[in-house]
Amino acid sequence: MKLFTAITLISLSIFSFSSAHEGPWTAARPDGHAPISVMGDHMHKMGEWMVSYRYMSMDMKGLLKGSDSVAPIMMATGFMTNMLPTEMTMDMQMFGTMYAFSNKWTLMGMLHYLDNEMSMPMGKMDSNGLGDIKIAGLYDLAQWDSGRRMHLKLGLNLPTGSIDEKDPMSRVLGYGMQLGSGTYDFHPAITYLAQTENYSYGAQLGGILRIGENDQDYTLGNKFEAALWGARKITDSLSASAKLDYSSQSEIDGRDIRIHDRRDDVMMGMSMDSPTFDPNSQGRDITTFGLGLNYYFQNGGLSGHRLAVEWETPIDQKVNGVQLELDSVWTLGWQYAW
Ligand SMILES: [Cu+2]
Repeated sequence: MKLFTAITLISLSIFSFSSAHEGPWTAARPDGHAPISVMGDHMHKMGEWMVSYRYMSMDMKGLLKGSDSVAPIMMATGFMTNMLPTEMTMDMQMFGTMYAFSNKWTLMGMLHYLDNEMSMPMGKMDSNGLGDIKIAGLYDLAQWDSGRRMHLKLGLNLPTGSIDEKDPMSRVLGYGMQLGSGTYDFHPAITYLAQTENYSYGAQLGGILRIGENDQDYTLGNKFEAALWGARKITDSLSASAKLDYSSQSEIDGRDIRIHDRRDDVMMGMSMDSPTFDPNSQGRDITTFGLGLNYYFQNGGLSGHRLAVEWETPIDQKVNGVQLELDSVWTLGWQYAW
């Protein structure tokens, strides 16, 4: 897997040193949008609208303690064997809209609908519903004639997602099964894009800064994220991409007292201790490699529509505490601008 990293880095440097095309950066090509998992990657021209739908499915399987695989037993993990998660799927549907008020400012909003399912020896649990709403302003920082541009994202997370999800016995579920952060979060990012005749590349540095604590007195970890991608235009409608993404999220600050009470049950011999209830077993450092395709309908009745797919898999991950290992992420998307 280290080989993939090397190949991607080498190809990206080739893209960046090859001569850029004449004229400004353009969205009117399949790789005019980044791989579909990248958010806030592009801006629009004044008066332009876009609507989008994304479906993301994340699969996790097996346990990690730090960066090591561990057996799902108490002796290896320090948590009750019957309360250790064995696998989890997180499906997310995202409905987005963008509108450019001017050539300098594009506004975007995104609605999330989540569906989580987790298995443990003692049973399956699930949660689903509306997640947090995200709004953001994208500000054009610079555009050069050689197909390069740079913009800033100022995003805000609105805590519309529930942090009160419960199991059928009315007990609060673990942190990872909740639907929102419960806090207003600041999501800044800076994006750099460049195009040559047949290639394009981009880099995005961003993060999540939590503001205050939620009404259950805890705060999810802050997050830093860096993504680097390159794409090749295969035809006027089709492009293929490779992406490297590194992110680092810290553990939870504080704790949900309702969950903490459940952990206290351990003392009373009720065997409720699980890493999913542990504020220190949240957040991770992870590097993923992704491959994607973008399709852009240029003519006919579907002109202006885009379809995209991306598959990502980790090449390196280190979890805080004990957590499930991320296996793969699929993202499918549709976008339409007018
Ligand atoms: Cu857009």
